[in-house]
Amino acid sequence: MENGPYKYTRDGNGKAVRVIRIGTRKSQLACIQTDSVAEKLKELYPELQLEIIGMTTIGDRILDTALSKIGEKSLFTKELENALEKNEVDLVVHSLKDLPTTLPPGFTIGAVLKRESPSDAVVLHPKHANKTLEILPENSVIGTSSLRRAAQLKRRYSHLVFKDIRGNLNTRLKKLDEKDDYAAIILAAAGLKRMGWEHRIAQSLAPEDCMYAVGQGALAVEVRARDTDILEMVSVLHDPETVLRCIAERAFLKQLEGGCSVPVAVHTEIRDSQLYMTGAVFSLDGSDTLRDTMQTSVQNSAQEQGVDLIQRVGITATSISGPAQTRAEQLGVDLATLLLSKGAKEILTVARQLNDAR
Ligand code: DPM
Repeated sequence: MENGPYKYTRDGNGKAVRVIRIGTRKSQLACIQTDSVAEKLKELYPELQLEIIGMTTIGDRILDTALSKIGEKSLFTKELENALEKNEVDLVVHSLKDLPTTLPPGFTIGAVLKRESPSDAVVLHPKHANKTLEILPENSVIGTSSLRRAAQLKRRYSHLVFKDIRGNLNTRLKKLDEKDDYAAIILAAAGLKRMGWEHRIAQSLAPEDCMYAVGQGALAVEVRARDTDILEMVSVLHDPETVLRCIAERAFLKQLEGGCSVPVAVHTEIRDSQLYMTGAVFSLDGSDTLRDTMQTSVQNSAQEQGVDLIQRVGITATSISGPAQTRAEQLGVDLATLLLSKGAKEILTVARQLNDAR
């Protein structure tokens, strides 16, 4: 039992127990996210020996370039995956929206946790307290390096100017508050809540203002695909509704061949066992938009139950109805196919070229 690549310790009776090592980026948000998953595991498996190991990724080191300009797909994940590969850690916690729709071979997302608010939020410079985007003065500068956010908001609020802003959440808040460069910045509400900065949310953006990114607001646990013990252990963390929504969203993005550097946005909802999905693509200034809505049943009938080991858009969810997952995935593919038939590819290609030339 003590053989093999894993780390062991001895319990009170001298019995060998496996230590579960969790890898994380060292930013405050990443640590908070990792701690929350570790806590849940500890609640579910009180006897578990957990160890958290912090790492620095390329995305953390390159702080002066917009994410969409770096071009590396696995900015925040590569070093962590290397550590997984070498059995230095057993699981890694990520924001799902930072994970590519196709993972490198050998890895899988073993858990997608219950999604928090997926929406984007406006954080105002203190001097603009109580304003909204709509009533900010002409030419106010809004900080975001998300092409998705900028495209949607430029169209809707043509009196505003959009500029890149990078760095982790702490850095961005500092850049906003301590200088006069930005009137407001746009951030994911989920990240702000996890950091305990909910009070800084001046405005939560509705879908008409700004649809969210694929996977936004959900945490994911990445593991070695062959490590069935760990896979089984983390699978209890899955939130079925979040999983089905995120499979549809990721399938949509994958079919569009989009990454984190294209203006693609979604909105999903499950009501009465129907999964509704709106997906959209935008030109960089938002003037060209394609948007459509489709739905599918994610009813989980008894005869459909059974263990399902297939990976869908990187996610392994053995405890959730396989046919429901397949329909969710198909919904994303179908919606993307519909938008592609209306010219989505051309819009995204131009957006990519213009962004590369910036
Ligand atoms: C990705 C994007 C951003 C992050 C692009 C997008 C925002 C980049 C920016 C793919 N990853 O959303 O259109 O604003 O310059 C990121 C955040 C979180 C995960 C921070 C944020 C926390 C929320 C979550 C960065 N990744 O979006 O404010 O768990 O979804």
